[in-house]
Amino acid sequence: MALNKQTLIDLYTTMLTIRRFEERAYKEFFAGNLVGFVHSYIGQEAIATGVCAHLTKEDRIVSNHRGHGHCIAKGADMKRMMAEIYGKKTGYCKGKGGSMHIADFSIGMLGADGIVGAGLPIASGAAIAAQLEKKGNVAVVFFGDGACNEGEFHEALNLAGIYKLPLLFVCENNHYGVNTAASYAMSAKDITRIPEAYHIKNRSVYGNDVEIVHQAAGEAVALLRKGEGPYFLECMTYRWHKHFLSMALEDLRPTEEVEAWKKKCPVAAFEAKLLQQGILSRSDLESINKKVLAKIDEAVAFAVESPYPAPEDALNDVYSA
Ligand SMILES: Cc1ncc(C[n+]2csc(CCOP(=O)(O)OP(=O)(O)O)c2C)c(N)n1
Ligand SMILES: [Mg+2]
Repeated sequence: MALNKQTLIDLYTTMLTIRRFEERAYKEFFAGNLVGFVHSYIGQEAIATGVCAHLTKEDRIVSNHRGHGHCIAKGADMKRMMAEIYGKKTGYCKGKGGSMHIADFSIGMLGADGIVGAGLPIASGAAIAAQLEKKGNVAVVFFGDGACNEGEFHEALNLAGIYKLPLLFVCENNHYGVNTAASYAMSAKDITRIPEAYHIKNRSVYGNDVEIVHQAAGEAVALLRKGEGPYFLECMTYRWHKHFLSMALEDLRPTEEVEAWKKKCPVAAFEAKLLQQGILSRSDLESINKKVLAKIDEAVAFAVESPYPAPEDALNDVYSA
């Protein structure tokens, strides 16, 4: 079904916001202004955008280490996000969690996570809660191809399968875990064969086309809301930058492969389509871009002006098991 103009504009704006946020994070990181790790989501924007467009605040998502896009698409406050990655007191975790620990329960964003695969059991719990609440809400978990080699992945699939949980598994297959190719690290060459073995409905789609992701996720979420879950959606994609931003880490992926995927940019492809279909003009695109950049400038200014946490607060709000 063709999407209406407003939905197309919303999808474009969200994707562009993620892109511009990540470009700014990149710039600030290499200027030495950010603390901790930053895993760039550039190249994968269509996935968070296309999936989260179907969710309400009551639906809960769980993210992973590459989480900025999921947060933005779920409606997180970019000021508090930016403040968090600057390590400032006004950030989502009072500056003590950094990029990989952004959470906002008020919008159903249960958290990013530095432990590969750890979001899957958390999302299973959120899906059990949604099932018990009986309001038709769903849970979504975003994870990479690398997470599929973790035990928790299989436990979550099994639990979701036996309890028929309203849980959408979104596997962002960017073909690598750090520098290790999925084709080397994963015995099952076709990821969707795994949910298939657990009798979970599944589909693999091209993850750089926001309309394709949006349509596939829409069908999946509709099934979950009717109690016909779980569902597994694999989205084929690629990250543009090395695993995390760093001067030291090497990117061992073949240069030609990286360059070929950059030509499949999800933002540029959608922009070209919107122009060609006459949905937006060049000046419309320019005005959306200006608005997005203004919001990001505002977020950075907020972060820069905010104080660092006080040394005497170092042990407050910090938990250890
Ligand atoms: C349990 C665990 N093992 C290893 C790591 C180190 N590590 C961090 S991210 C990552 C790769 C994850 O790859 P994938 O799940 O495909 O996500 P991507 O980075 O490609 O988005 C690894 C091995 C970790 N954080 N947690
Ligand atoms: Mg990966």
